[in-house]
Amino acid sequence: MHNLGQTRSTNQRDHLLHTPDTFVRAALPGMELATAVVHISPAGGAAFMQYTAELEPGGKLGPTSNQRFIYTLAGAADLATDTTFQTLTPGAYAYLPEDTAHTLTAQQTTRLAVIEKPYDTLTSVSAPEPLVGHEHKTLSVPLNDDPDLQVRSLIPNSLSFDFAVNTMIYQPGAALSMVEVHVMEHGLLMLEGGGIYRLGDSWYPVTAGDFIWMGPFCPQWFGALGKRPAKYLIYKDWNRHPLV
Ligand code: UGY
Ligand code: MN
Repeated sequence: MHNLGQTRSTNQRDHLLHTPDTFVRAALPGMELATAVVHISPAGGAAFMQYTAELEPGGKLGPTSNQRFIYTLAGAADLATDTTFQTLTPGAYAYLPEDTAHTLTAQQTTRLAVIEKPYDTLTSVSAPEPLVGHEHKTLSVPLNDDPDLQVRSLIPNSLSFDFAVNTMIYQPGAALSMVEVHVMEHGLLMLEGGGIYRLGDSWYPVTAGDFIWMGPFCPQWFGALGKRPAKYLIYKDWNRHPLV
């Protein structure tokens, strides 16, 4: 059934709301038995790329020379590098530095959130090593002393990394304590629950499955609504001087 041209998706200068009814699927080069929903890329104004990869059993991601971060949304997939082999299940994630030869092969129908970005070298520190982890093994800390808003940092707090990826869980009724305006941009995937996101001068109802891009200095605020927690995965560029 058509929806008479209506959608919650919107593309503004400093933010994008990308809702599942508007997703278009296409394979990226090198993908096998897999497609991608590209949520944001430099063509949309971002300095990074984020997509959802949907893999059939035996499906593979294509190669990249950029840094790649993978968060497992559903299913199971084998990640192999020259030295390691790990199976990623929901909540597991991997960070691969640029030029890391690797293969990722789905054992079953699998969905992955994937972030790719050229590495911004910092001469004072060495480049990061590959990393595999699980969100449940990371520390959960309250944001600004609010126990109803918990943040987990999936990437270690080290200057080697030029971006961060966190999960944030809001209990029903919890909200950011301030409207944030900052130089970092965000890629955000709503994983559970929903609420109201302020982006720029607009307030949007958002729910699990939605993607949001926030450009640098985009005013942003979120409040969780409903009877269950809201959870999102959020990327930000990090640890680098804005002029370099
Ligand atoms: O890390 C952040 O900037 C985060 N608090 N932003 C957000 O949730 N929109
Ligand atoms: Mn923010």
